[in-house]
Amino acid sequence: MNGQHAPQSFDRVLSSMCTEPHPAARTAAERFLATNPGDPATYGTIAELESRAVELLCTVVDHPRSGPDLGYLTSGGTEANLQAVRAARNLAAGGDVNVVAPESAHFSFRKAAAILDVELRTVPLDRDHRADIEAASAAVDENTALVVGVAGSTEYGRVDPIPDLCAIAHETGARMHVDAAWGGFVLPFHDVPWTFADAPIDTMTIDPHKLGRAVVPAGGLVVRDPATLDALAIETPYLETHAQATVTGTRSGAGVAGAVAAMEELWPDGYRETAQRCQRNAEWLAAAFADRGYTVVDPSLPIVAASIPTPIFEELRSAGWKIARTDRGELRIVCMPHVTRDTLRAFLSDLDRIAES
Ligand code: 0PR
Repeated sequence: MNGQHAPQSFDRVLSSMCTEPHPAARTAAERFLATNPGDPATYGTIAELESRAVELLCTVVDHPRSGPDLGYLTSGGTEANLQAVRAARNLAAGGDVNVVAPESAHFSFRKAAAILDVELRTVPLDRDHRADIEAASAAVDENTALVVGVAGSTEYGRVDPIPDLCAIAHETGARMHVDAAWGGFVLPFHDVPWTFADAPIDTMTIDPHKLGRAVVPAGGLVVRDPATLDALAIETPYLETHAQATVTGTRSGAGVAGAVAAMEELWPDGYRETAQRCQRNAEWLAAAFADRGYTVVDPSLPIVAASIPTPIFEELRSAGWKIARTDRGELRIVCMPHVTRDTLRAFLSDLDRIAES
């Protein structure tokens, strides 16, 4: 440990989609710090653990099949989303490819569109911040390679109507991608369709380093058909393996080991308990904001947005709270596993003190 830097404290972090890793993930990660799952011929154990990670992810997302060839652990949601767009582009018949995504889609899709030189068509949301089906239907055409749905949106934690979007995608010959980077580990405990079993989706992003309680970096890309990974493969002339589907070459063995440890430890009971606790906290906080007269966006997943005036927001920040705002300026609080009821009480007491002064 560098003596000048204290480790990150999560005490006042209310803005992040990352959280304190599970202790088992931390221990496992440390044991594999110097390994590279990108070189399976040399680092066999971590490569086997990555296969295990992908199989565990298949279980979480209710994949009809399970196998090591159905995905890989990415550096995060950005890489997984980029790869979903890239696979769709590579598999498209040709022409000027476009991608249709709701306005709520994470900015990583803008990066993907810029890097891959495809057109990104964003479609408006309905009044509950979910992708508008009619708008999505109007936006697709014969050049649409991919339709994106979000399962747990970054700002309001909304789940798009995945089966409807999937039908729109497949009717026009496009592929369907679900971004469950953040929501993937709480959604199994909510009654809303988002998995491979709920709709014939083609690819999904689900990040162990967010609600999966793994260590950073551990994102996840899961595919319905292994041919999707083939469409991403690049030949690797001097490695023992002959092709690589990943973006980066050397990858984090720590991330892989941490993800396996967290999922083996927590699936399904630990994740269920955490999901329920986070949801109760979010609903409690939303009610507390409403009691104080603030307008609240109902937390369908554990994210609360409330219209707190800017000067109060700034003072809360000065008081040390790590808080973020939505595009529309609302205070946005992500009730991650490290956010306890006591933390929220302390936050509200600061809010009340500032609001009264
Ligand atoms: N998809 C969704 C739905 C996401 O919320 C995010 C990250 C990603 C993909 C990208 O994942 P990686 O960052 O692992 O590549 N969401 C943002 C983040 O945690 C949300 C955010 C940004 C939250 C800034 C707070 C904040 O201050 O980076």
